[in-house]
Amino acid sequence: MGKKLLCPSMMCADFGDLSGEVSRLEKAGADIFHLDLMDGHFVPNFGLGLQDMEYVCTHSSVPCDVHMMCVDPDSYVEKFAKMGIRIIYVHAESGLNIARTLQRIRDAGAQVGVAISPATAGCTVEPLLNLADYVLVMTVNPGFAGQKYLPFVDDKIHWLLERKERYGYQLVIDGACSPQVIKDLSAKGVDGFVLGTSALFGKGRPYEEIMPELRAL
Ligand code: S6P
Ligand code: MG
Repeated sequence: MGKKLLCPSMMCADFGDLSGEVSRLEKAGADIFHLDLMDGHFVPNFGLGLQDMEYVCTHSSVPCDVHMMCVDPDSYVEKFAKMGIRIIYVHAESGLNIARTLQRIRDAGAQVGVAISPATAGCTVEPLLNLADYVLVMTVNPGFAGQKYLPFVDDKIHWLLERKERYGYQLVIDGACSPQVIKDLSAKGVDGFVLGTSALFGKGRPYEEIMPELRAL
């Protein structure tokens, strides 16, 4: 089993000190900065702005992913690839022709990510697994940080773990990733975790202390 990917969700960072947050998280050993894009339609909220994303991408050597929660993901693919974002996630439930969008990500030179909402079954997205480098399983309904883990998603996580080798993707969990969730699921073979308020932010302790603890779980 490789090193687990720890991916701070920058939506949870202190925007009054974005530059300090980026450098503290980098020093603490972040593997990927997770950038949430929301359009107020696909989910009833707004995440990071494009300028914030560009700032994070260009002020650190940590690679970034973008998690697009929007009705029309096609309009952003090239923009994000140009920004230098390494992994572009689109929701299997979004867009008009998702397989074409995934190909477009590959053509733009980024790695292909498929995000799956809690209510979508694994078998519904199985044809897309051929095209994916990363699969992002939402364990909360997309749109907000600080929600409760939805235990019914566990069946889908197991289903996706069983197919990981065959299709060759890495499995990442997003939503309410607490230390206990990270411990249990990394033991089962989950590759990465998006870190928000459940494990990393707002704990009143330095990231440099917390991140090694999470890595050791
Ligand atoms: C939610 C978003 C996530 C959150 C993250 C927050 O729609 O996609 O990336 O930022 O899940 O983590 P937590 O631990 O507060 O649930
Ligand atoms: Mg996310």
